[in-house]
Amino acid sequence: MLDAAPIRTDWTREEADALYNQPFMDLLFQAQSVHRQHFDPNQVQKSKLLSIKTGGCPEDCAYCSQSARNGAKLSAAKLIEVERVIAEARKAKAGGATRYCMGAAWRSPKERDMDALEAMIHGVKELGMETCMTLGMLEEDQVFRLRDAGLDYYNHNIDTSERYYKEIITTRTFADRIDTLNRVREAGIKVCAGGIVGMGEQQMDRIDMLLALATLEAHPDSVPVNMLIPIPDTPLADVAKLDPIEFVRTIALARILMPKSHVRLSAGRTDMTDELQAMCFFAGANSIFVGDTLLTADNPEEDSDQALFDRLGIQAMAVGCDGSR
Ligand code: SAM
Ligand code: DTB
Ligand code: SF4
Repeated sequence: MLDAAPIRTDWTREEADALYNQPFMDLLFQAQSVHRQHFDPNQVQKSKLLSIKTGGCPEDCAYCSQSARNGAKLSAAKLIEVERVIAEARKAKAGGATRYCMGAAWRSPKERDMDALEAMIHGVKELGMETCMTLGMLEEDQVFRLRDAGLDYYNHNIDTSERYYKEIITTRTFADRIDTLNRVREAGIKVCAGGIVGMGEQQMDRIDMLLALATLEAHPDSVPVNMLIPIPDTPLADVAKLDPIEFVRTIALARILMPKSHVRLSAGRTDMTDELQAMCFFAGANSIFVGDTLLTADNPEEDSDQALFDRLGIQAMAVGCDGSR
């Protein structure tokens, strides 16, 4: 095997642009070569999501079904019971998921929720699963409490480029997002940070989004790349669909810029063919969300994912194995 290139956090826009825009076959070959230096190319990690607090969110993210401000019709629910979270996590583990991701439609958690969040972390970890939460912005003391409860990962997406961010969200800034990510990393929680494509952004926004992640002080451990799921009644309900080849280029660039990160083929798989998903795995994606629901939107059935894995000879990563070489 070739020696692995050093992990870099000093990528330039020119380099990223040249990588993204090289001939497609060269791009895929390079991405797959980088992938093989760090991972078993036939292993894909499975994460399962649960919405622990759905709807009624005060933020105005234009893509989201859960914003109370953008016209989507989802009603607000309360934080769900700890016992229910643990029961759902047990089912997810039986289905082969190794990481359990709990998401809340909050701008940030409230003090009154912290005890329940800690109990969820304890309960899911006792099952032998990795824990992940995505709860919005965090202050330092909240980061410490989640870390001390044993939280393994925190998901906080930058969603798009700094330039396009203002078109998508006005209730917080790109810099706010980076601040939380830095707090999480500095506290020693593993970072999961990615974004969404297909929101009407330009190619340079996709490149700059990945560049922003790849030039953080350390690369995120997981990089979810979501294809927009258009939600009726939201401002992005009728946005033009992204060319799937552009999507694969985005995955490949993520793999090349962040060689050791788990690149997750995240939201939007219900609208992707098996062939497109296979191409994404070839381009270096090595993680998916499993189960027929994401947070509020549909995801492929477990059976169809298993059938795809079987056709491709892909194995699910085992608990405690990160698939790295
Ligand atoms: N409220 C928290 C936050 O925004 O960080 C956590 C939950 S939020 C739903 C998690 C992520 O899901 C968002 O940052 C976004 O990247 C992704 N997401 C939400 N709605 C989506 C959609 N319709 N299509 C694709 N990705 C979506
Ligand atoms: C991520 O990047 N994608 C997940 C997870 N992190 C929290 C969420 C996808 C949400 C898709 C829309 C929905 O289910 O409402
Ligand atoms: Fe709220 Fe998160 Fe949806 Fe934005 S993405 S509206 S912060 S739940």
